[in-house]
Amino acid sequence: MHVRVVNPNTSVGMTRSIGIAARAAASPSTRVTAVNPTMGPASIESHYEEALAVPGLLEQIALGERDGVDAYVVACFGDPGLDAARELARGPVIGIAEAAFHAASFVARRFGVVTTLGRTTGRARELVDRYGFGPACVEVRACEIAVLELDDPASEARRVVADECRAVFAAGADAVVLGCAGMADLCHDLSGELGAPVVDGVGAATAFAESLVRLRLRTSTRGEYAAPPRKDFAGLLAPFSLAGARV
Ligand code: 5HY
Repeated sequence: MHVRVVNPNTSVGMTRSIGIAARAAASPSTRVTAVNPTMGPASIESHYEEALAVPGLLEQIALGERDGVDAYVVACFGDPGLDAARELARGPVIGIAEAAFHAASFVARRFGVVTTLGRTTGRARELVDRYGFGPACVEVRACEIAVLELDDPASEARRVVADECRAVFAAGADAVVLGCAGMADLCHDLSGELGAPVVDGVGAATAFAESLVRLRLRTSTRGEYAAPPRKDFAGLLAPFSLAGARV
């Protein structure tokens, strides 16, 4: 089985740490490849960057289809382009936010989310509601550390994220979801320190993707996730035309 983990931003360092977290969660027999687009934003912390990350994500999904990939993980907490990727891929496509919320709901009645910048909490809350976890999510908090500063020791990310997790527990949560793929390496350590589940979506999404393939479950091609209608695309996006693409 081949699971491809796509980091929709263009930071190679982040893709590397995302790949390590995904492989740690996957079965030894599963091939895990971690990739990022050749175009797009270095990190995603705004709607503008999220919108402009989607063509690169879809570029990598299309390459994965050519390579016979069995399932995909969209490794960005906004789950950008998730629906579009499901229209394009034969196999299952799992977003790390959706996966983390499901995993948290399996181990706790109520959970909270700790994300990066305050401006991303709106998107996180939107996804909580879209996926039906509104009643279970007691709080969405921001640690106010930029995505690309998370692995900079000077940002003290680990201490700051731990403090925000404590605040989420104080608000009544029994588990915390880490709101960025760049926080994946913190989850086990923080779980140990805080004595409660701290959930990383990269690992959760990789494990769920594997399970769906093993269950022989694929994205339904009836209705909403059917292949997009074939039509010409103009200008910079002309290569994204699906004329003559997948059946
Ligand atoms: C992420 N941005 O997981 C999100 C986190 C965020 O580049 N990778 C990013 O702040 O929304």
